[in-house]
Amino acid sequence: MDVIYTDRHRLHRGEFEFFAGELVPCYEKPERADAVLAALTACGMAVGGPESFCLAPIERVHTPRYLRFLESAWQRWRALGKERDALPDVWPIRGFRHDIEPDDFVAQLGLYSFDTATPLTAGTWTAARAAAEVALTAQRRIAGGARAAFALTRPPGHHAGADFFGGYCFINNAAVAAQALIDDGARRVAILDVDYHHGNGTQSIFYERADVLVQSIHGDPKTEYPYYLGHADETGSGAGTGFNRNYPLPAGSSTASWFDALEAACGRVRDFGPAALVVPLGVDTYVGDPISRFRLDRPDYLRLGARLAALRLPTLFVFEGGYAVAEIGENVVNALRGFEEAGGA
Ligand code: OKP
Ligand code: ZN
Repeated sequence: MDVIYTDRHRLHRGEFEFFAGELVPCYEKPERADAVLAALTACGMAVGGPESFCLAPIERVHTPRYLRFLESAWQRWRALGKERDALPDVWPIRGFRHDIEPDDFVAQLGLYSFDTATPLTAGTWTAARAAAEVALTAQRRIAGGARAAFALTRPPGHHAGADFFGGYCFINNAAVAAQALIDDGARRVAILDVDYHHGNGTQSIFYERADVLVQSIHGDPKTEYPYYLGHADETGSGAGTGFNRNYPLPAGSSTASWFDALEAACGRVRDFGPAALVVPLGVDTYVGDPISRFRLDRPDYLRLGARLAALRLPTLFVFEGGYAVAEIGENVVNALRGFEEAGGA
């Protein structure tokens, strides 16, 4: 299968994130994508670079105001005399105004974010935009008739909403690709997010739409990040009612129950009858992941890939989480190989 990748991801290299009241080294680091690339090349997969795109396909998902903020953020932070990464320290919670953008830069950081785990660095905009281009290039392969493609994106995307960053994500790569599939003529697109964490950004972007079915299998938000979204009763609203489905599973859930959820989600994909499938592929469901609590093991990713291949849909995999760097490459390769060996391209 075609793999799209650029080493511009390395320009985004956060130093510290807040984790339970402490500053710790960022889990989301360049070595993650480097390890996946090494594993893919070792097994002979063809890797190509991204084409360039203007901002228009990204603005189909994100607000121009938010993108302008991201683009200028580092320069403005530097103008304040800062050299270390930018992190927010104040947010407009319930009852505050969201319609007026404050002039203060840190106040703007809070307006456009939801956590302290997502440092904005010198190369963040360039890397995030490059990741969106990786996803769009892979999308073009699918629109051009390819059976499958893998967008090796970093930073990840599924927590980013139309006008906010968080959860290590700035631009929602999978949502940009899904929207581009629609804009290229697909009448319906299904998204099936298998990362350990709920894809809150993707859910919110498509929540009122019937043309994009969004499903996510994840750790129960009662105990797992992102905590405030991802419950089973969130099924869409307005025209989108019935076109959002969540499968929250308790932390520590067995692999058997994870595959039961996958089966239910695949049934709904089939019933929806989409022209293409987008899979935000996180391998933080791995038993050895340092920040997650499911128990999938290496061969389980072969089975995941094979189950997705059986849907017989053009399939765009978009890389998300996975923090056990030593095993991340093997787990991603297994998902893609499982797909190919079951009849995917
Ligand atoms: C990104 B992705 C909780 C810290 C959680 C953020 C996790 C972001 C996961 N104290 N940190 O979905 O893999
Ligand atoms: Zn995750």
